[in-house]
Amino acid sequence: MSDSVSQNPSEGSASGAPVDWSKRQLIVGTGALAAAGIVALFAGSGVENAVRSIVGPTVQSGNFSVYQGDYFFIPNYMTWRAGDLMTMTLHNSSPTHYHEMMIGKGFDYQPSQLQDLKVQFHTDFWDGVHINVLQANGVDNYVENKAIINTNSLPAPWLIKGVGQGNTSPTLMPGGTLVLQFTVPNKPGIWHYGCFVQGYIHYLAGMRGTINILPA
Ligand SMILES: [Cu+2]
Repeated sequence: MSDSVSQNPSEGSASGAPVDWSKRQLIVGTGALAAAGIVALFAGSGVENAVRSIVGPTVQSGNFSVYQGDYFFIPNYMTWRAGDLMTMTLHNSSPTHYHEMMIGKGFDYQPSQLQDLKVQFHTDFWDGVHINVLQANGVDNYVENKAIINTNSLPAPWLIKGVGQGNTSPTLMPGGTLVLQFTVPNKPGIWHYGCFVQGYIHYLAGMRGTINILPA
């Protein structure tokens, strides 16, 4: 594809406009192709809608899925509305890596020799939020912090209670799945989510996203 662009006879010409046009088409076309490929890869599963939601302004509500991978979240952008009842299926699609999902604002740092490490968000989105765990398979741990996590009748040896253990965050084993139900708290604005494991290398590598929370 890039060869055909560089061989464009109008490349380097004084007019410039045709070259700009073709490059723009290439970028748009490549992006659409990549999205289509990902959609095809996960065809028939919830990730298809998740991928489509990356490029759309859709407000998630009801049932939706978030996929973890090496090293990304799909979707990596979401819009939630305060007061909506959500049933979020979090699935770790990695065959090899543990992944977590924190949601918050700002960062807490830990000094290290090269540079300070970001270890978690400074403001935890889940503080004071009630979360019902409907299903849990392959959960390594789930730090409750200041959330109120109800595991119903599920055996939950993985639940880590008490504050001071870090942000509210589930860590899923490879292939793990967690289904959470919660009402979006009245905390409108831009929030971020991320995976900070392995000295936040996952976060740096792209395992992060943004949630725009609309007022009720
Ligand atoms: Cu991760």
